[in-house]
Amino acid sequence: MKNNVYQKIANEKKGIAILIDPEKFSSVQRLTSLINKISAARPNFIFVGGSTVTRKDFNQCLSLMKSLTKIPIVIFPGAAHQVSQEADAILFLSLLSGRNPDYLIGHHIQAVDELEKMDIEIIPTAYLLIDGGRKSAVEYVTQTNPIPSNQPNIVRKTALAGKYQGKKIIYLDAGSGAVDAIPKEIIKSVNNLDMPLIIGGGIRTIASIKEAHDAGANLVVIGNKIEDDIDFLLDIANYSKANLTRNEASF
Ligand code: 1GP
Repeated sequence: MKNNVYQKIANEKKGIAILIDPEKFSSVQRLTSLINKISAARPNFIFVGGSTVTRKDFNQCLSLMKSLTKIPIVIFPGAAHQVSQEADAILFLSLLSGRNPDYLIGHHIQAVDELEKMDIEIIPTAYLLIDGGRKSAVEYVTQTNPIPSNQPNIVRKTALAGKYQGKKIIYLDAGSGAVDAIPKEIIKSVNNLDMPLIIGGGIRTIASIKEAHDAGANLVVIGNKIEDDIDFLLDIANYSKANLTRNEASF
């Protein structure tokens, strides 16, 4: 087994993951430059995946990433073919907010033959899509409805059911490019379930990263903002450094 990614996420108090959707980077040069810049900012993880990325683009991206960075790579899969030996771990997502059997168990069964032969950490993940103010790609591709963002009780019960099923991590996602990030009331509704918590979707400012961390997120995922504004990586690096300094000072 490679990096112990689950334990690292669980130990993280103010973690950052940068999400790369390989489909959005057709040229090797652009992807190389992006990965080098991400490496310099030293996020805790690089997530990779997308709703519609092909196997070829996915594998090319993973090989390139592996050759360029030491940051742990975690697959955030959109479909069964998004698996790779080059990654350190895969979030084995069950889309518990929806009722589409393909995304509850179907893709998982399709992926097991390949996964069984790979030496990557498999992390059972309760994946809940929360309404982010506009129809997301996940919503469209999976043909499921997100949980309304004013329903913390439904979110909590769904996450707890996931825990009782044996999921080890909760991922609340407002969807890529969401207009509204996950509200803190929703994050707080699941922060006492004794499960590491990943928050993503529509996070575009340091203030909203901090708000998610303060509400209980172990790890905040940033995707679109980096694609639109690469310099935001510098803000992220400064934020992480300030947190590290604060932690060291408190010892
Ligand atoms: C989406 O959580 C991720 O699945 C990241 O979303 O691209 O909006 O940051 P953004």
